[in-house]
Amino acid sequence: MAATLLSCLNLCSSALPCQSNLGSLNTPRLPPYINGPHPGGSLTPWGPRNASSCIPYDISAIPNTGVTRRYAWTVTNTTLSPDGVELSMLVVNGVFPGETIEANWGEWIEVAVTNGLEDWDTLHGRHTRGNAMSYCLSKTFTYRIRAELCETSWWHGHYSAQYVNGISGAIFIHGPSSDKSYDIDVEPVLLTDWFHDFYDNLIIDVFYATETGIPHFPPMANNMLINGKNNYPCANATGGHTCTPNAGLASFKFESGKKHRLRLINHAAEALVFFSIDGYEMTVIANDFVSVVPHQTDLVQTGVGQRTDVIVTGRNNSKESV
Ligand SMILES: *[C@@H]1O[C@H](CO)[C@@H](O)[C@H](O)[C@H]1NC(C)=O
Ligand SMILES: *[C@@H]1O[C@H](CO)[C@@H](O)[C@H](O)[C@H]1NC(C)=O
Ligand SMILES: *[C@@H]1O[C@H](CO)[C@@H](O)[C@H](O)[C@H]1NC(C)=O
Ligand SMILES: *[C@@H]1O[C@H](CO)[C@@H](O)[C@H](O)[C@H]1NC(C)=O
Ligand SMILES: [Cu+2]
Repeated sequence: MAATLLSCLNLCSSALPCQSNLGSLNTPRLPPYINGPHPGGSLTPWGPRNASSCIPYDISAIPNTGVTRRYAWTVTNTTLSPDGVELSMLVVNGVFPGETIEANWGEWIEVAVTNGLEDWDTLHGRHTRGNAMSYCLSKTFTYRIRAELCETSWWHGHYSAQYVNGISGAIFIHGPSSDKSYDIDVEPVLLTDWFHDFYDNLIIDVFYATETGIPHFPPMANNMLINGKNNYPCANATGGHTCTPNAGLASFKFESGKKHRLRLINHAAEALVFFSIDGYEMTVIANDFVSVVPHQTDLVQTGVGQRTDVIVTGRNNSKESV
């Protein structure tokens, strides 16, 4: 893991920015669990435990695999153009969205963070219980958290609104919690609003009405991104930003007749995000860390921070599936 990150860092420059591997046709599929020792030689890292032991806050139910998954991250101030509009962004290891954290239920996760920013930075694993939040007051800090709940989540920078400029990514905790009746675990589907502005300007805008008493609408997003990608009409670009048209859309490989799990994650600044796939029904199987009774819909709404896991069946249509 660390070796991959280092070679990635070495390749990054403003001329050749490191690309996130999310949202492209060769993004690796997610495995049902990551390799490692399985307690008592059982088939999965969680042994005989089932969904009902994954949801409740019962520490004695959590498997102890003795494994720690380690990540080495450097936060820097880098120029990237996710939708073609060049911005000063705050990112981990040069990429946006940041690296996906993956672990099996019960394992430990250690993230050694080096702060390459002028402002102090803190990270926050979203609500994997209280232990996830720590404060980073030095140049380097190692976060150590336990994967106590199962399935889909995300991490983000926690200093002011810095995550809005790029410090965020997905978290997957492989566990027994949800419906496993799907064939392919596609990849995270990170959904966000996107602002062509630095976070501190946005914060000033948000608090303008409170501080001046003058009614003021909060800033409107310039775009929406899926896995850090979208196009933008360059004629609309303001603020003197360099804009390159047709930056490209996120794409996902579907197989005909197969059931695909999509893990939708709203990592927006302020947007309630509506997600649909033209002409497809989705079966919702989980919300946040909790499995739900499966139900069909053609439109999923997620609030900021929320995750919804859906299953989508690939059509037998060569234009839409392979
Ligand atoms: C899940 O595990 C618990 C505790 O071992 C057991 O009581 C329960 O019957 C199991 N539920 C299912 C659906 O297998
Ligand atoms: C990032 O770089 C920009 C441009 O140099 C600068 O204005 C900003 O203060 C920097 N921000 C941080 C958090 O380092
Ligand atoms: C671009 O500007 C046109 C004309 O003002 C407007 O209709 C359109 O919604 C804008 N598009 C975006 C993505 O901002
Ligand atoms: C897809 O359709 C073709 C032609 O009708 C058929 O031969 C093939 O078996 C179908 N594949 C699946 C996975 O349904
Ligand atoms: Cu948070």
